[in-house]
Amino acid sequence: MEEKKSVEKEPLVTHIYTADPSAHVFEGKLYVYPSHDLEHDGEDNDDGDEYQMEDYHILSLDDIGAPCIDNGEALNMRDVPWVSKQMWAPDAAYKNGKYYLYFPARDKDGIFRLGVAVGDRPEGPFKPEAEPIKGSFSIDPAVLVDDDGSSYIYFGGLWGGQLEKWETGEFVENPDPYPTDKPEVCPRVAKLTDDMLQFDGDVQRIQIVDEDGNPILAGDEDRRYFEGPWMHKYNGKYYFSYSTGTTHYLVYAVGDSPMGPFTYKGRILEPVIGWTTHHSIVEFKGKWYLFYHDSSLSGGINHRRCVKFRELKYNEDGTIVTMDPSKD
Ligand code: FUB
Repeated sequence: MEEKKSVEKEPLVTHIYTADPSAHVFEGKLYVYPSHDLEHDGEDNDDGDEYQMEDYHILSLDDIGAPCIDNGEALNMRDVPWVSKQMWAPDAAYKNGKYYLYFPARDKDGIFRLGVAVGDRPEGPFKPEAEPIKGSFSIDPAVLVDDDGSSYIYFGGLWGGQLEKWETGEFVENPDPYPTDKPEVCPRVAKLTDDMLQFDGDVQRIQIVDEDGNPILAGDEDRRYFEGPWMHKYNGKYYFSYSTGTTHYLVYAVGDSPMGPFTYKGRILEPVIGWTTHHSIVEFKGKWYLFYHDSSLSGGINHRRCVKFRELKYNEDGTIVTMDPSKD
């Protein structure tokens, strides 16, 4: 499906709405694991009820500029026994000859958990585990398989993603408003077991600090973590990037260890059309690319988004050159 050639800054596919792209190179090709936005007319709210996704379609490109293929449905909500609704931003990983699709969804109690499904091919189909990952919560899993084979899963999202409801370690439906002068609600990371199916040890809070080593505060909405984590390595450093949500930036912080701490460095992408902004970063054939989404395909409807990509460049000192979609 979809024979149009892929062009930078243009929707990768137009026959379905797609968002939250996690891009990887598997078997020498680019594979993109997006959310699949549905065409309904529901109202937007701060709980994200408008994001009513039910399945995943994996996209692939033989090369930059080649047609983008929709490989069809790889996993549907109806096949995951623990899910009630809202299959949000996924990611994928390869280890020990298998492909793993990680995804968030609400369980039967309406609480977001993380699930995993296993397949033999990068495009699926994927067979889901019967239960969510034990001890998992919130949304937006992103997985790094490090050079030594250790694997880490990053996750968390505020508001609809429920992250601030877990500050006590338990789920609290209506917590007190989080103080803006305190360190932010931290994104989370856990090591994965060798079989990639469970957390290996406790979930850790990720510390993001400013250039003076002070934690980013919850009220610092230009820099604090909101959702959509991604981890990539560049010149031996760990780049932890994310969305600032309410201020609509994609930003990044750099550290020496996969579990942090990370020092805030700057912006990757200025706001796009639409409320959410969500990305991944991948190296392919010697160049780096940012995969992201906006709502241009639907004329600005927040929950009808489209995945795009553009080349990403680094400065000599390892900082990322900021891109502005309103200017180019
Ligand atoms: O697509 C649903 C949610 O919107 C994702 O989980 C967030 O990252 C935001 O893009």
